[in-house]
Amino acid sequence: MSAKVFYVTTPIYYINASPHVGHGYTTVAADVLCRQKRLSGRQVLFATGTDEHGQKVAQAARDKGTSPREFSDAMADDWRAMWDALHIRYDRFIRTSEADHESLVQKVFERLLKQDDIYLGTYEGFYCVHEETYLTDAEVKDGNCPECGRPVGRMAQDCYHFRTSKYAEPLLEHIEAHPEFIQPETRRNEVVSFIRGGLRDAAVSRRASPWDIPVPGDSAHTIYVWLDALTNYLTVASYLDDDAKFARMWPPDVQLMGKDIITRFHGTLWPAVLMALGVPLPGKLFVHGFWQMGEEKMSKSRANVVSPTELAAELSERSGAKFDVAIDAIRYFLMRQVPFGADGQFSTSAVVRRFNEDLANDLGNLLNRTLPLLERYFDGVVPTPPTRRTDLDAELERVAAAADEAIDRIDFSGALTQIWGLLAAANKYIDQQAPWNLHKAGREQELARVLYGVADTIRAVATLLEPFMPAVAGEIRSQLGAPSDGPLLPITQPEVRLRPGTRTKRGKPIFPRIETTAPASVPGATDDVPREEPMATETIDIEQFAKVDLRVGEIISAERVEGTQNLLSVRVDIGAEERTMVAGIAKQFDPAVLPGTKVVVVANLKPAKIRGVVSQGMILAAGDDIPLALVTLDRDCPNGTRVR
Ligand code: ME8
Repeated sequence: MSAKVFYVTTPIYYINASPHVGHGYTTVAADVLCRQKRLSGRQVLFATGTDEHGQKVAQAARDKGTSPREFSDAMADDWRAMWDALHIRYDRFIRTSEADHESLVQKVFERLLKQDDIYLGTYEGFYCVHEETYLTDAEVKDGNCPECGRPVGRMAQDCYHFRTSKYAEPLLEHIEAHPEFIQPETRRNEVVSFIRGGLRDAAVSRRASPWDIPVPGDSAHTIYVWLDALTNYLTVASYLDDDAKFARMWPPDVQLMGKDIITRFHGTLWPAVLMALGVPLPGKLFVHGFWQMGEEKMSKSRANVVSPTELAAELSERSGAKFDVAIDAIRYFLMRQVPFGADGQFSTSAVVRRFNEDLANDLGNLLNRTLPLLERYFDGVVPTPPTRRTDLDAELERVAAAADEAIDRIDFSGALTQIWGLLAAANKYIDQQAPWNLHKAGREQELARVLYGVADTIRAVATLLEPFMPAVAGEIRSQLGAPSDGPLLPITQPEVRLRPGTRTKRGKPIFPRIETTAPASVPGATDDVPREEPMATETIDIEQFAKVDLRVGEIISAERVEGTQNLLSVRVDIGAEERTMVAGIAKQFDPAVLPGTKVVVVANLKPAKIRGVVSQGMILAAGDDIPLALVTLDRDCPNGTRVR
């Protein structure tokens, strides 16, 4: 029997509106995971799609003066077009209005009814059409839905119920025995307390509405849209249709979703239905946070959404980068900016910052300085190194393994942090080896060794970035003259390495910088220069120490503060955000080598304006008057991690 297919799902999205950055987030994450798995040789089944039944869609169609069928055909095309533009390589785009799915939903319903896991009862309570959710009296706040704030209608009607309550104990046992089942831990805890709070049987039908799937044998009812929607994951795996296929695909290895749909749906109703059907539960439900605009979640109903393609068009226009490169820059931003699981602030200026600092500076510069060096010293041809191993190989192998392992853990920002460490190491290597001096000294063999090492590292960086930025990886390979087909891994194997004699094809910079205006000063900040305090002789208690918010940060860029000798203005990524911190370390530390360094910072220091720059925190360094060393970490951990 052939190996289990690596099966990954996203939620299937409601089609009453067009996709925005929030939907893009989950889908890009799934795409990154699947591309990584495919690269490493796994067969993958990546499913995404559209949730087309329910009152919400019927209503949206009515508002447009069209039929639900026509409306959903047009919208499904819209969603597919967005995924194509975002470089999403799914294997199945499932629509709940497809015949194979509708028929499976009925079969599942029938089976559950037959075995008495579904029964006909009455439902008295509220229903929120927007959230397609049944609500109890206690959950409704002043007549409004607790989730979306819209008024909800009260109803009392005959209704089929699924015996969720019967599965409360087995579910708790499963969650306890498989701590990896629901991640991150905060979400697992939420699900556990939701179950412990008492699982009610779930209403799984509605009074017949013509666009929904009929309850088999009872024309007065249609099947509740959430039972219908969750079943999509089974349809994709050919459940009750092709046993051999199902055996190879089931269960999903990773199901990704936002935190809005875990407790009631994916964390309880879904596994309870699977238990009732007697099929294995998914390996991992990984729940991510929300992209927010200011205080609010980005969502259509709050009219604050950003379209990924519109933003890419803007970035492309402002920078002159290709549209596909701008799309990849957005993919990069989404995967890098916040640890997967946490909420994030979305803003165009934050995307532009990442574009300029990470992509134009760190990544772009490495390519833009290496190719001219190859042209100057080797006529644009990759030289033959004296030995196979390069000085950067050990770091490359370490980073490739660490990035792979991070993606496996669904830690996308961690993987990118690793890759950016490699970029910093390669940039630093060029500075240290100073190829121009080797050339001057006539040390051609060494020059060939150094430039081959750097060029081949760029080839490897393209491979490492392939899952995140497939178009950019292609651009890099094309400028290097590296083949774009054939195997890309293992990362330092001779057959994947850049071949000596390859002619490079330097083109326009992939990431031309975007011009920005300087940010305004933080109001209320003072112009004080920080003073050195004598060492404290008094002891402090633990509560006093706990007031100091120490965090792991990563230096993103550093530059000298104009008109000063020893001050650097340092951009530090502290997980939830990026800060500027002014540090008196310019005499000891070259700003060019700092990016990528992990540091410890005081995150809750009052902002102070220092020589015109607002400093929002302090980077810890050892040394009294003279900073001798930065406080760094002995192993990597995510930006923003607390230090105690
Ligand atoms: O709930 N930040 O569909 P939906 C991050 N059809 N992610 C976001 C987001 C934001 N601001 N906004 C949306 C449904 N998402 C059901 C699912 S599955 C069997 C049925 C993402 O269109 C996130 O993945 O409301 C969230 O869980 C999903 O879109 C909700 O999509």
